[in-house]
Amino acid sequence: MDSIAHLQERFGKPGFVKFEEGRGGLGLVRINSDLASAEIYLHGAQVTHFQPRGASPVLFMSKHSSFAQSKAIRGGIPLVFPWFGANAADPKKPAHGFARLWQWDVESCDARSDGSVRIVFSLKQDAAMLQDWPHEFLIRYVVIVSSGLELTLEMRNGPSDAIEFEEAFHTYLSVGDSRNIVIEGLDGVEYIDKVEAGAEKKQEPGGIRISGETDRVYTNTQAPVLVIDPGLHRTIRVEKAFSDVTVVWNPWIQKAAAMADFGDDEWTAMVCVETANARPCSVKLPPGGIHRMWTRISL
Ligand code: TA6
Repeated sequence: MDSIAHLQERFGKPGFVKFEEGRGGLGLVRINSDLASAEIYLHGAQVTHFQPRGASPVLFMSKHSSFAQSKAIRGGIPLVFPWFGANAADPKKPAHGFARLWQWDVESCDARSDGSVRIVFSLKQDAAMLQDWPHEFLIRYVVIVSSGLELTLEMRNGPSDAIEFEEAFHTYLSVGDSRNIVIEGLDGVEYIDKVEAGAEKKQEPGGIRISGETDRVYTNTQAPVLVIDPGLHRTIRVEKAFSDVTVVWNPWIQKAAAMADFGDDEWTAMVCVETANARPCSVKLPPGGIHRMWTRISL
């Protein structure tokens, strides 16, 4: 694993790409370009900040988040892999898999002629991961910071066996007041309602409004989603490709109070709109197969 100083030496770009020590002593890369500012922690390759020039931050970050190797950062865009939610076979394994708990390497960092910055992170399984998930793989995570934020998660399966996995960009969006937003793009789509013991439902027309704990897995949908936010006078657009699931989550009052790394009142400032592939739409790969999931978050 490269030290922060070595990463800065290899990939730093004076004036707009800087690798340094962030909260909890965790390494991060800060990007400041004419188009936007962003921060990505090497811990979990987690984007924790994205702010297009002239706009307010697009991503929510809890004021109570941990910044420690042993915990997921609460906010920004946690990476979910290779399972979504609790591990079906062993609930003692970390929820949402291990990708967000491991230290990622940096493969490349380029300032491009269109003013964007493209950084590629990689995660190769090691002995500890093999215990959690006994399959060879290599993941590359491409982050492009521009007026929008583009993410590609590329999963290359090893040569020996076919695999099935789940994945998500568990994106926390910053909103003025979650009770006043409307989420469009999922009308008529079937969803699994995790607040009602997995009941199967169909989204009513007129968009999604948050009026209580909301935890819905929309399946077989490739549609872009719009989060219309009168509080911040903006609309956030979440486009995607090679993703058949969109998850919408807001913990509301009780669940917010139950999370130590989340403020009791922070449920009004966020909504998760997650680009995913999860049961019943998980990803199956043959030996040597490659799968890429893509999303673009923009105003
Ligand atoms: O994506 C929604 C969800 O699966 C919720 O059920 C809730 O558990 C949320 O993720 C946060 O999970 P985490 O493990 O990050 O606390």
